[in-house]
Amino acid sequence: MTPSHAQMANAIRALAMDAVQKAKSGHPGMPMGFADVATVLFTRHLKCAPDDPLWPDRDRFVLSAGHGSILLYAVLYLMGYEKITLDDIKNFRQLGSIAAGHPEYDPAAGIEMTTGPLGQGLATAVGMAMAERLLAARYGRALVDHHTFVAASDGDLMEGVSHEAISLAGHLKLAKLIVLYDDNHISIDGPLSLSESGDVIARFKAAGWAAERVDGHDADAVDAAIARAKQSDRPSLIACHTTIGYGAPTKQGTAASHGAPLGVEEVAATRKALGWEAPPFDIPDDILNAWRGAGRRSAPDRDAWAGRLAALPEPDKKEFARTLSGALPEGFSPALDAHRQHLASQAPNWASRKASQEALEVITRAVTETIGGSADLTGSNNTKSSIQSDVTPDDFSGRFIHYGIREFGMAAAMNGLALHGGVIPYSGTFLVFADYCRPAIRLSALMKQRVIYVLTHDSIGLGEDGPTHQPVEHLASLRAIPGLNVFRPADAMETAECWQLTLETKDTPSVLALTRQGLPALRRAFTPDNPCRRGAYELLPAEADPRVTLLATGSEVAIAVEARALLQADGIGARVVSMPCWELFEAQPLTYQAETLGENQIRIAIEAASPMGWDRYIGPDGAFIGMTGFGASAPASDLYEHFSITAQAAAAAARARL
Ligand SMILES: Cc1ncc(C[n+]2csc(CCOP(=O)(O)OP(=O)(O)O)c2C)c(N)n1
Repeated sequence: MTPSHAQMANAIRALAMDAVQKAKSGHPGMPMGFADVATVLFTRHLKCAPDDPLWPDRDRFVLSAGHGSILLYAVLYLMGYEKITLDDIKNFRQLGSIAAGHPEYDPAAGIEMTTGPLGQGLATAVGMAMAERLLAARYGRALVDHHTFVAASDGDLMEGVSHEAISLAGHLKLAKLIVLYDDNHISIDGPLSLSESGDVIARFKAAGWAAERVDGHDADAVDAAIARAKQSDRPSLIACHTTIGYGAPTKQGTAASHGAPLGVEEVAATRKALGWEAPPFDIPDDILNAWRGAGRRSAPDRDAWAGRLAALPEPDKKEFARTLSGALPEGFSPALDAHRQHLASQAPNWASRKASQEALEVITRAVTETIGGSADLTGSNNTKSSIQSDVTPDDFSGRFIHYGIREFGMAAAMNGLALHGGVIPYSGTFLVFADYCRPAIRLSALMKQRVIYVLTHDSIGLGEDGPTHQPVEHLASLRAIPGLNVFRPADAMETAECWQLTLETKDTPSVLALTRQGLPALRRAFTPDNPCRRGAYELLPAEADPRVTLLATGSEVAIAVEARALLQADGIGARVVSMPCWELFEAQPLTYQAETLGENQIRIAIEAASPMGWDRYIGPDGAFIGMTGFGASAPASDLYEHFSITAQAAAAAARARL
């Protein structure tokens, strides 16, 4: 006999409560409550191929409520994703198990992104749905035609980033984005009424979504609602009214089932209540077979898609495969070299934001999968090249996105674009607002995604806007994020070189910290290699026996060059080392690092920012010239004088230590 929907859903419930019980930690409530919705989605709607998990035209599923991770592992195991085994589920939350505490990005296992920080799964899914439309506009609906489904909890919708995400998705009419909201009225502290009384349906409708409420335990009602959502011309919210911990006799419907094992007695009682007789981690054959059958449901779709791909002309096929693989086109390096040659001949005194714009004129032509944007600072961030047209709600053939004043939503959407694949996202705001993007930057790094943050107005050098807009601690705090490359180029040449590195490092997100103010051209000769690749390099040697090394980044490299001249005038040999990227420098052999930093020399570091982190380079005998507090409102040149970030101060600090 074919197993019933309830038996299929109970397989999820059983795995969830047993895994949490065995791990002695985890969240059984959400998975047990949401099991009916997940069963309907995976067995009747989600287009996916467990035997071909990276199939580009698969539907994306994001478990935004990442604390319910065991729901995802259970479903993926049941569907037949080979990377998730029963042993992994038995080892839930243990070292080495793919079934980690919260889902960790592993698309080959069916895990489309890392979730856990509430709100971000939803906001990232918006980017995935954007990528789908961007690629459909390029390659056509025969190759790109899939949905993005999100399972979101109360916490996801309470987080501020959900506001940015749903308004952006509503504005862009992302009709293939469908959010299944686990409307269970419970969060950790207890009933949601403790802290929430808004009207979720009205809120989504106001943002341009289709929104309706269904009984989340009525499989046919959920099924029909998903079918309706697929026909919608707007993104859809389906609020699925559920009972948290469904089936647990004394704990269901209460916060007690949210985030702790049910306990041995309650688990036994739940088995009884659900009519589930199988022992822990044992899924009866007929039920497992039915799930595996559901896992094979989309195979004909996948085969038909592969046929359409195979029928394409060879060059189109190659381009589709290349962009999805993330490889850069062959023309990229030569185009960038030509640009660097041009810069060497012109030696422009551009602000690095302007140099970035000029680099983008080359990059956006050579790398047509780049998708630019800005959080309403397009003219200040200089992120739009002359060939990019705007993406609009009805036309995704453009390559520039006006994200609006939604920095966190933008950063999360960029993660979604990168995770989806086929596009390379970059976008801008002011460096000081990296704080607004930070949780998403952290996830870019954790998931090793090539997301490029163009963060301009990178110091007191922005001048009159004053301390609210002048970043001080931001470089240090970004450098503290593991797996993030923070670039601060010194002139137009370095800016082009740093851009090259952001694109070439496929598995690393990057920050480009760029100036508002003009910068003198310091590198006037073309070198075939890209010296920024090593993170730091000797820009100018000492003319006499080197006694001082001046270390600097970005706009302060020019100050170091001037300080060197002052010291040389006194007969003191001084070198200048430009350090555009600490992370790349620290990946160099120790001998190169020691040589570059200069042994037995006084080291003076100059950066118009917090000293934090510089100690390891300057050592106990060195000095730091930079900021110790917030900036001020004044013209940039007055501020550099006021805060003593000058060549004279640097030279004096060196002399005092010799
Ligand atoms: C940004 C963020 N803040 C806090 C948490 C910790 N946390 C995990 S689940 C949760 C709330 C649970 O309520 P709900 O979202 O309704 O999930 P449910 O109780 O239905 O499982 C919180 C606060 C988190 N994961 N992310």
